[in-house]
Formats: sequence, structure tokens, C-alpha cells
Amino acid sequence: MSAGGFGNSLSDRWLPLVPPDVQVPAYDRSALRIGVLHLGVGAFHRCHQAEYLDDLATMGERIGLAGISLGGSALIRTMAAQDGLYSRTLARDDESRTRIIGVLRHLTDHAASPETSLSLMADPRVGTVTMTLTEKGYCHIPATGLLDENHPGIRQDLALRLTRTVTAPGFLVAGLARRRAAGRGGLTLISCDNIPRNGTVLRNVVLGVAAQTDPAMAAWIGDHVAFPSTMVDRIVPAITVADHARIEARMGVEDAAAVLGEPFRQWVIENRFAAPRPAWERAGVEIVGDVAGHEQVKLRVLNAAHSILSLLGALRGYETTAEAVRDPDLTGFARSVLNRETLPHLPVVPGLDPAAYLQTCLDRFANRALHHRCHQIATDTSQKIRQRLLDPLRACRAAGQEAPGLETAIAGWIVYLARGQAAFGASWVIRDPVAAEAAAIARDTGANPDAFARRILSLVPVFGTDLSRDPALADRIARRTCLLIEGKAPKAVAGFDTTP
Ligand code: CS2
Repeated sequence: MSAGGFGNSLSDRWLPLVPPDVQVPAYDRSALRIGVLHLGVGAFHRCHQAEYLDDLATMGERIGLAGISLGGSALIRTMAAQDGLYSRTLARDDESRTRIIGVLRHLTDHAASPETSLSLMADPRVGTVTMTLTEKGYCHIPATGLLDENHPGIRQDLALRLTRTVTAPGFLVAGLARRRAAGRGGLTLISCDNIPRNGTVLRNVVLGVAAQTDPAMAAWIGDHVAFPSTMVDRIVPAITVADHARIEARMGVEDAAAVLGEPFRQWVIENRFAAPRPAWERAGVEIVGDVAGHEQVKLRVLNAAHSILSLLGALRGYETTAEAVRDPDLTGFARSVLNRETLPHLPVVPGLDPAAYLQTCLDRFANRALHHRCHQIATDTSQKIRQRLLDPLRACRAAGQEAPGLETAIAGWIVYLARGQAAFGASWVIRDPVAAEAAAIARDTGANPDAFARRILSLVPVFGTDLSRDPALADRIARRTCLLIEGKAPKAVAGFDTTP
């Protein structure tokens, strides 16, 4: 997509013509050598991990990036035509600044040229593969973190013995097999998705696929591949047509891969590497012994608040989180739930005050320059809810504490799912791996919110065996679902004590 219609596209040739208020790479792009591969060159990657590498290139490190798309993306071809260049704009309310990122030196579409991406996996200069696949790209069972062996893509990859892969775990095992056959050394695979213990989940799915194809390969991976867990943070909504047009007008050139995000960024990586890597610390990345605390705080506070505000915000008719966070009932509710039910059970992270962190997150959401649609955040909630709402609920249960707020938020998701069904008025389309199941449930139960809620709560891959088989919990969440769906959303939310 391009909004401007200038007729010329961003490319190396165009760089000397850049207006002075747009920052350009201050290094020789042709001197960069591919040292990092990235799977899934989406907006978040272009605005986060690629920017860190661009900082390092500016400091004189000569590490370039190769981007691989697994799913056949038109954007990859467009970006290749742009010589891998794209603009990254950081914005807060009315202020914004644009910089052109130059570290992407190679782009390839695995579906179109599998040989190229597999050879990159075996390239001795490559020591790190980072990835942003979204939660569902790991093909795992959210409740257990293990490979979903019934996943259609995994079944296909295994049936074809990884000769032509369609999933990330399948591709990684095929690439690692290539590396092993070429007699190359180890590799570090870094998940940059919002999944708890994302390194462990990645390891589970990679080893799960390897064990089913070749046990010797699984043993080699165990010895040669590291899977550090990470915490990544920057809000990068899908760019709007208006923002895209403004950025292109600022540059005077078309840029099909422009991204826009907030100024804040953070990246914490577990100190576990199997090969040489970029000196990310120089660009502010924290390399720590144990990332679990950082990750839990981020997923259970920032991402949970995001989900609460966007699910309930969508029910109240808000378009974006910046609108939802300005509703005192909703923000009061989110603040109260997190302060009372989530924060008391968070691990201690030295130097981090959870209450202050929550406030910072709410301030970040209020950024008027970000048009982060509630429906975008609500997408794939079945894959997100465990780390954001269910694990905090489990922590309350373990401590013998009631969790009416978290239960209301979970009911909020069920109502969000219901409102996508014909029986409940089909207000919007549900985009989620459980969409077909939710539709089938709604066809069975009709416009009966109590029955719909109970059937959704019985989905074991989402709720686990513990929560999905707790009748008292089902009674409470079904009751809250009915209140919310009867249009009592404002009362049900505002009626929840909002004192922090
Ligand atoms: C959001 C995240 O879409 C979502 O689920 O909660 O993408 C969020 O913006 C990032 O994790 C912020 O780091």
C-alpha cells in the first residue's frame, strides 16, 4: 500500500534527495554483512529490533539484516524494490520524527524461493535468528506451551517431511538440518513475541517438530541451539492511510513499508547465546540472567491493560485505545483490577515499581498520535488471554484471593466473541484461531449468553484443565457475561469499585 502517489519510491538512489528533517543512514550500507536473520518482517520488527541494529550500524558495527517472510508476502517484494529501505516514524501527540532505516540488506520470500532462505540458515556468518511471528505463529497450545501436533500446518510439514514447509517451527528445523549437514556451528533463535517464556515455547515447538522427523536432529539442536527468552516493548499500531500519506508527503517519496510507533522502546534478552551476536547492549538492550520477571510484569500489566481497555472499549463503541483510556470508568476499572488483583502477585524486578509502571503504560496508551484500534488488539485474544488475564487469575486463586475484576475482564472477551455472532447481532468479524469454534458454539446455543459463556470456558487449549473444569468459576463468569451482554456494560464496569 502506498498513499502518496509521488510516482517515485524510496531507494538508495533517492537517499541523497531526502529533506533535511528526515534522518538517513549515517553509515555505508554496502559495508554491512548479513549476521542476523529475521522471520516475519512486520511493522513491529521494522520499528523495534531493526531499529536497534540500525543504531549499532550508526555506531560502526557492520551487521546487516536479512528478512524472511514465510507466508508469501507482497510487501517483501515491494521492500526489495526499495533496496530494503523504509521509514520509521516515532510520534507522541503532535510531535513526530522520521528516520530511514538501512540495515535490511536482503529480503526473501520463503514460499517463492525456499532455497535462498534455507541457505541463509546455513550461512556461517549468521549467528542469530530473531522472529516476530505473532502468538499463533508458534503453533503451540496456549494453555501448555507445547507443540500442537494437530495444527494443520504442522501436520502438513510433517507429512511432507519438511521438504516444503509452511510453518515457522517446520522452517526452522529444515534450516537447522541444512546448517548441521553443512557442518556449521550453533545458532541462537530469539523469539520476540508476547508469549510467556517465549524462548521455552520456541524450544518446545522446534524440538517437537525435530523429534518427529529425526531424533538425531533433535539431539543436535539440544547441543547447538540456544533459545533465550525475551521481553520486547514498543507500541506499533497498523499504520493508518492518513498517517502513511503524511509521512510520504514529509519525505516526498513513496514508501510502501512505512511504520509508525511511539518513542518508548525496551528489549530485555536472557543471557543465553550459542553463537556470536550483535553487541546489542551498546544500543540499550538489557542482557540479563533471568528475563521472567520483566516478561511477567510487561505481559500482565501493559498487555493486560491493553486487552482490558480494548475488549471493553470495543463493547462501548470506542475505535482506539487512546479513546478508551480517556473513559474514566474504563481506566478506573483497568487500574483497579491490576492494582488489586495482578500487582500483588508479580515477581519483584529490581528497580521496577509496578504501580508506577502501570501509570506509565496508561500514559503511553493516551498518546494521541497512535490510532491503535481496539479490534487490532482484540485479534487473537485466545492466544493472548493466558499470559494477560488467566495466569494472574491463577495467582489470585493460589493465594486464596477472589478476582472479580479479572473475571469481569474474561467475561468481556466472551462478550466480544458473542457480539461477532449472528445470534447476537454480528457487530464485527472475529479474527482469532477460535473463531470457527465460537461460531459453531453460537449456532448451538443461539442467543443464550449463559450457555455461550459456559461453552467458551470449556475450551481446554485456552483455559487449561484447571479453569475449564471449575463449575463455580463458570457460574461467576457466565453471570458477568450476561450482565455485560444485556447492555449493562457501563454499570457492570463502573459498578466495580474503581478506587485504586
Ligand atoms: C498489543 C501489543 O496487539 C496487542 O496485543 O497489546 O502488540 C502491544 O502493543 C505491544 O506488546 C507493546 O509492546
